[in-house]
Amino acid sequence: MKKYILIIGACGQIGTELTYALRDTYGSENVIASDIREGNEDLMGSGPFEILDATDYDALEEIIAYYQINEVYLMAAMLSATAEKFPMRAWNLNMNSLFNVLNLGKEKKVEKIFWPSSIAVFGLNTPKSDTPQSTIMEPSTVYGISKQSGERWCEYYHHKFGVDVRSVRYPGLISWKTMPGGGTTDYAVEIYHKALSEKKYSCFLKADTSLPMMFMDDAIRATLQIMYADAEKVRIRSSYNLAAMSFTPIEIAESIKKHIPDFEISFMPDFRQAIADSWPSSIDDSSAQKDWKWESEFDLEKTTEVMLKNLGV
Ligand code: AKB
Repeated sequence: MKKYILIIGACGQIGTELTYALRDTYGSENVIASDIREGNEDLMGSGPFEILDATDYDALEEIIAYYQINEVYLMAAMLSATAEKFPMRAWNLNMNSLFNVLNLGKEKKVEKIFWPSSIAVFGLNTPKSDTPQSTIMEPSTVYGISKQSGERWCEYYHHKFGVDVRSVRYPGLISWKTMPGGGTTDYAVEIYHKALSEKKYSCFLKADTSLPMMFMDDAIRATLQIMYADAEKVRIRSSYNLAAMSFTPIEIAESIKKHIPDFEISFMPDFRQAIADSWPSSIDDSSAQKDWKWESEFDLEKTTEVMLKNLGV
């Protein structure tokens, strides 16, 4: 059967690259990008694009029927830092969009769903280093609470209604094609832009704050790998831990200095420090390795090289 794919939130940091990757594999006409706003010309010009509010069930259902969609990637969400400023808006967007796609799955209007979770599901009482797949989860942010609730609902819809929903807990994501927006890990992208444009960066986290991170190519590969794994291999239907590297702001600055020796970093921690402090410093992703053969390819040095090469003029 032919595959028609819908990406919701296609103009965001992950959505953009996922759209390109899926269009490369399945053909531009079969991959429908959608977002609440227009994106860059490249993305909009590379295949079908629809303006879509993911919280509007009727609009979503109409697009699914019109394009005969069988696979949905729900990438629209309000991230950790912005969600602290707009708690109810974040909750409504993050939860209602998920219920909409899960209900379409329950009604057999779509066959397969990808929904991203995050390291934000963990909290202050979670073991901080090598955080296990199953452990204490007491998220202290609005975003984390929405992701943890979302995980429980994904598992419920899978067991109760047979919905084929798959998920990974993304760490902070580093990419050069599209800027992230509203996250706590965004510093790890901003720093490369500022290193090239101003040779200095004022970081909103403390020097020694270690967080799990991943280069976008790894994140896209993991997403496609879990989506195309045999259903019985995807044992965990809440969300899988996923890891590549962990580093602190001072460590990423050191890695940039190898290419830009006069780069300087300074520190002005703000409200995002408390969010970062509640998250793990490293993640145990052995379940993903075992179940669907996940393996990362990018470490910090390789990430820095690729980021500077692609962002440099
Ligand atoms: C954020 O910082 O909010 C996100 C995430 C870790 O999910 N990048």
